[in-house]
This record gives sequence, C-alpha cells and structure tokens, in this order.
Amino acid sequence: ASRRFFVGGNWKMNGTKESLGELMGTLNSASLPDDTEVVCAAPSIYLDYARSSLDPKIGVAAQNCYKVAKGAFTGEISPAMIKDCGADWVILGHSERRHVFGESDELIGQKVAHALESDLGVIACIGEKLEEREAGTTEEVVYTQTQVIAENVRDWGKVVLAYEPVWAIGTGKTATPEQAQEVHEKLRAWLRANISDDVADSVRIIYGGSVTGANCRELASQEDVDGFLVGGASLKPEFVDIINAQA
Ligand code: G2H
Repeated sequence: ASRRFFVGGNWKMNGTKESLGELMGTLNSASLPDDTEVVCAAPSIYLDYARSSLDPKIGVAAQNCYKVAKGAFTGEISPAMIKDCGADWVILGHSERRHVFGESDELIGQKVAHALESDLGVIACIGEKLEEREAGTTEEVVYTQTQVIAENVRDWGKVVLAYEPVWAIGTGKTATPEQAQEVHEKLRAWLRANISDDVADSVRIIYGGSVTGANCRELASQEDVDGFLVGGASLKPEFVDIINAQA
C-alpha cells in the first residue's frame, strides 16, 4: 500500500517552554525521512509557541477541541482557534478524554464533524480497555467507536485512525506486533465493508500505547500499521528514532 507513514507525538500535559523548546530544537535539526508525516500535539496554551518554533515540515496538532466555533464555553478551545494558531490537526477521542474526562462516543462524533468542517485534520482515537479485551469484546468495542466516528466523516482524506488499546497506554505494556496487526487488519476490513475500498486502502491506521525506540521497528513492519501516536517517548530524543522506524 502507498499510505504515507504518520508519526504523531502526543505531549499530553507535559513540558515547559524551556523543555519543549529544547525538544523542538532537537526535532528541527534531526534528519527526518521525507516519506513520513510528523505531527506534534502540544498543550493548547503552547500551540502558538509550537507552531512558531517547529520547522514548517513538522505539523502541529491540538490534543482536543470543542464542537462549535465560539461562544460561552469557559475553558474550551475551537477548531477555528487552533487554525488561527497555524496548527492543522487535532487529536479527538483520546482514551484520557474518554475515561478521565468522561467524553462519550456521541460528543466525540460531534467534535469530529465540526473539526473536519473547520478544515482541521483529525487523529481519531479508539481502543478497548483491559476488561473488554479479556471479555473478548475488543472487536465490538472498536467497531462501535469507529462507527460513531465514521458517521461524522465525509472526507476521509483528513482522518487518521489511531488504535490505542487502553491497557497499553502509559503502562509500558505495548501490544505485540501481532496483537496490533490483528486489530488494524480488522479495522481496515471494517472500513472496506462499511465505507469503501478506496477509504480502506488509503486511511492511515496508526498504533498508540507505549511505543518506544526499541519496539517501533517491529510494529512498523506490520502490514496494516501505518504509523504511531507516541506519548511518553515523544518527549525524548528517542522520538527521532520512532519517526525513522520505517527508514
Ligand atoms: C497513548 C500514547 C500516546 P504512551 O496515549 O497517545 O501514550 O505512548 O505514553 O502510552
């Protein structure tokens, strides 16, 4: 397949101007492969700073946004504001939004629709919890989450699907390459059956959950793993190795 490899760094609520400035300097001076798309998701208060500090070839994402353009929604940010800061992407439906902040599939769907209408690219996250995997409901869970996202997408060209098993996030327990491939393959088949061949062949399905410099290459070699969403390791120089996982 000719899908361009996609590596997102999700800084979550970490860093200072000083530490992130150093990290961005490292990324700017590293040699990055042309055939890999790199995007850094900064805390919203640092979006402007990230955009002005990072080399233009590196994209900037927000980690969340609200479902309307403006209004009385204290503490929220809109896709219009993200664009106004020069960023082109937003992460939506991250498991921390779902499970720490109680975001529902329905709200995530509304956010996806509005972000795409506002011309942002969307990194849409899905993934099962440990008890769901143990109960054998992984497929059902990720299909339901994907369905709600799909109902809100018209242009799949702006969507990257991130499979992040919740039990692997920040735990150091990475999915094995076989476990990741199994779910990615099923998700692609779901897209083929429910959307189109075209979308199934072109949408990047990336893996997230304790990706490191040490495990990225084997994961990247899997047929349906088209990149990564990286948390902890995206704050370290090691992120450069992950960007080069396919090189
Ligand atoms: C999953 C991932 C980034 P980490 O949340 O989205 O984080 O790599 O720290 O598991």
